[in-house]
Amino acid sequence: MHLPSNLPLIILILFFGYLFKETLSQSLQNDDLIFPQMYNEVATEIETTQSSEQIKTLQSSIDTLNNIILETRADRASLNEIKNQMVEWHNIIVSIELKNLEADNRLKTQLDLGDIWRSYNERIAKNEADLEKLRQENEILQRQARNDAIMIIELNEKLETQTLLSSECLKWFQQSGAQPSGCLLVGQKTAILTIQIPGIQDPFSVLCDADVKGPGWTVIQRRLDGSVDFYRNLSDYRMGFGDLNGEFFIGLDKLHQLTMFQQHELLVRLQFFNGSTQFASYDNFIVGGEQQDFALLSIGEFSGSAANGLLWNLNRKYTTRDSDKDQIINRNCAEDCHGAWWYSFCGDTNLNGKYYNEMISRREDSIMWAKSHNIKVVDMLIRPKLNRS
Ligand SMILES: [Ca+2]
Repeated sequence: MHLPSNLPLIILILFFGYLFKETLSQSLQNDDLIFPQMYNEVATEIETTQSSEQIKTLQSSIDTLNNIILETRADRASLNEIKNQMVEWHNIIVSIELKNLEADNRLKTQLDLGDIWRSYNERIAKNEADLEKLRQENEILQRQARNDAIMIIELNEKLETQTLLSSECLKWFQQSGAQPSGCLLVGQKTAILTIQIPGIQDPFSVLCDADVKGPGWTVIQRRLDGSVDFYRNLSDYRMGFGDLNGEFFIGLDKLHQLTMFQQHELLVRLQFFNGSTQFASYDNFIVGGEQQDFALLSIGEFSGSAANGLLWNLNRKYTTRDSDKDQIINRNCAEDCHGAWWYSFCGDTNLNGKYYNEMISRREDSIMWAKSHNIKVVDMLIRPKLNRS
């Protein structure tokens, strides 16, 4: 048997080919190769190749295959990396979507709250409009109530006036034969009126006032500006003096006749330089006649915002600069106080005192009411009392 001369070489090639095939197969299996067909073709070709050229070609193919494997591995790593990146992006997208969903929910909640807020605002606006309407209606009702109250007061005053005229006054006028007169007839007006009363021979003028506290008041004394001198003798105080359009005193004789005739109220209004006003009212004011030295016989019950300035004057005689009837020996309060009054002791009430046309420190000769001074305007008014006791 003739053996080829290159048999050992062929055997060696076949051995290494087989060995390489096994190695490659193992490697490809381990790496989970994705080209099995190519591998089989190469392996088959190795088994059948008989020449070194073929082996070289085969080796080249193997190298190519290795490169492809390596590239495939690299691609797979890249793919894994891309896959991981995509998973990460997916997670990010999911996270963003979740946040968007939360934002949408928050926006929806805010929109719902906005609707509720607008609803509340609309209700508040409606309530405010209703409240304003009620307030306006209330104002109208209050105005009507005030007008009604004023009308009732006016009607009461007219009724009071008419009642007085129809009972006490008219009865007296009928008995005395005089004509009905007096400030009660003037009603709502402030005016100068000529009246006639028993005990006074001639008619005389009086100032009727309806501004201080309703109608029907007769002003008996007024201090306004110091234009009239009140430091006078008894004769002047008996007759009265001054100007009915300014400062004056009605006179003690008239005051006696007016207050002895029927029960009278006395109203004193005090206006101070600081702008405040105080009132003092007495419900039974009676001045005695000449035989009683024009004593203050009665003041009745006191009321008002001012102090009871006549408290110490009750039952005191009238003292002037020339007729000392006060309670202090060797002193004439009219002189000390520069006035005339029902003085008991000096320095208490002195409405006929000296007029100071400015704020002053307390002075005994100034106009005072229960030691209160700085009085700018004084009004003393009387009016027949309705319910005679
Ligand atoms: Ca005296």
